[in-house]
Amino acid sequence: MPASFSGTWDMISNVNFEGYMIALGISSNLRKIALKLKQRKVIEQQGDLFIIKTLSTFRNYTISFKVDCEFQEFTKGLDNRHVKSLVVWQDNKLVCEQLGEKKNRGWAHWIEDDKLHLELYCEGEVCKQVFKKSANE
Ligand code: VLZ
Repeated sequence: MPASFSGTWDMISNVNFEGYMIALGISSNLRKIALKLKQRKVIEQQGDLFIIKTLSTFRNYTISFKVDCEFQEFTKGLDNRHVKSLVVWQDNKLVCEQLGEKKNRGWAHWIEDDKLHLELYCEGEVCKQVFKKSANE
């Protein structure tokens, strides 16, 4: 069984978020703001039920889903697209496919060395983010 993802996680690195945002068609003004943000993930996991909150001083974004159950996602405040999302376990990775206008779009989360890892994919761009457990818990 994979380690629990639950908790508050603070961003410690963010590689090629710019490339990911460009692939999504995010405007340069918005990208400039978004690049400076220290994102925080607040994850509530109960078995295969997840709530993942991405928090920042500028914008928050929340999804909730059950593994293996397709859901409609509206990426409000990000690129504002409607996608059909499906999250599955691939070994100890939580892998999401986001079907829609953008090809090869999705993400993968896993825990490694007590850190939360995230790769975000869109049309050949890969953004790699790492989060550490917040000191406040
Ligand atoms: O995360 O898909 O953890 O949804 C960036 C917010 C949120 C900052 C990125 C403002 C969400 C950006 C990435 C303004 C353009 C994502 C999933 C995996 C859960």
